[in-house]
Amino acid sequence: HTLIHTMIILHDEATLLHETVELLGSKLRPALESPERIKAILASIHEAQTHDLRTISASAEDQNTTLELAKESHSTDYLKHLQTVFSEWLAQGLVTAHENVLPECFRIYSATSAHKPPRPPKDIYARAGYYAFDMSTGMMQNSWASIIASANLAVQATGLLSPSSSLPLSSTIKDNDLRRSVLALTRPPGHHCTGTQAGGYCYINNILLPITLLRRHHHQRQPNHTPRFAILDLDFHHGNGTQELTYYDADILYVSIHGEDEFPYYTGSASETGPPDPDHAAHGTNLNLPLPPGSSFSTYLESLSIGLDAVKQFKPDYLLVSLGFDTFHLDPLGKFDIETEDYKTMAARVRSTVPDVPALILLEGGYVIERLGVNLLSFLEGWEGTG
Ligand code: OKP
Ligand code: ZN
Repeated sequence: HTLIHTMIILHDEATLLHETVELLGSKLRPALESPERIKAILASIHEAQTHDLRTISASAEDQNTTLELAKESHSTDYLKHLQTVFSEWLAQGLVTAHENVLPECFRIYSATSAHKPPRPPKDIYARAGYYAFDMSTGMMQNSWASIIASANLAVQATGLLSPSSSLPLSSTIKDNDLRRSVLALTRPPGHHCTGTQAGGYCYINNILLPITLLRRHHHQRQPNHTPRFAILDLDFHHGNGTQELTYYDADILYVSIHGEDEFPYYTGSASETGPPDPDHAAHGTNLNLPLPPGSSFSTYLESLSIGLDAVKQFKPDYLLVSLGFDTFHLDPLGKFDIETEDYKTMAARVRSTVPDVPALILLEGGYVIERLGVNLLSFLEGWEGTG
């Protein structure tokens, strides 16, 4: 095959800066979501030499565009918090330059409180807990730089999908680079954070940005056509944030295959199908396919086939894939029995269901550093129908 058929893979070195600790069991340890994940993937891509890897760097203008798009999904005060909390703690001596901001008291929804919904606390310590839901999502000195770079990768990847100057293509990407599929090495990931809370290593819900951007683009270009989006979440964990941010939206289908009763514990049930009112246009646009721990790949494929039927029926204009490799059998945070070769089969099934739909693939989880690269290459091989 020629290079033009291979997928563009987008990377930004700034995604490697964020490096945190998390509470695992009873101990604070280096977070499993580490820069080494991306470094390992890059090493495998370089070695394979079959992919078109582009390293970009978000300019100040790119960052502004990305931040503005993120405001469609996240509150302004939440985004401000992410940008300022570390320096505020540092200035007040609550954290040293090499430590992390971590939450101490989470948001309380109390029937007896005067504030419904709860408002951001005045206490700066407490604010970390207002804007987060777990202790895996700390902030260090360079976290924001990685967060905005990661989100910008999703934006720039979108620019490669559609031939239009109305999309904010970074100067490092040229117009003749347009592709049907683009993979962005997003880190930190995005599918767990909500409009106002970070969690599960996620700060900005990266996959919502292409949707916002493409909607604005269509609105300018084809005001009579409302674009439809299918999100397929293949990470081991339920994307509670993505579900929440798309639940009432009739033009977005969210499909997730994930471990039943696993993190984030309170969402992901098959009964969450969208707004319960059958007359609501978004009724039925959420499809959760939980699977028990230990599920084999053949069981997984049965769920995938149900999910892909729904995607096909939805007739999306765009496909967005939240790709996690924590479904791998050795993953410390996953419990499925999936092997390296299986990712090839998985990707081929997905792509052959909607072969002509422009697709963006964004990286979510996957924590077996030394197998991430081969697993990703296996997935891409299946996606591109090569080998
Ligand atoms: C993020 B992604 C289990 C603790 C789980 C957070 C897991 C975040 C997964 N004892 N901690 O979806 O891969
Ligand atoms: Zn995950």
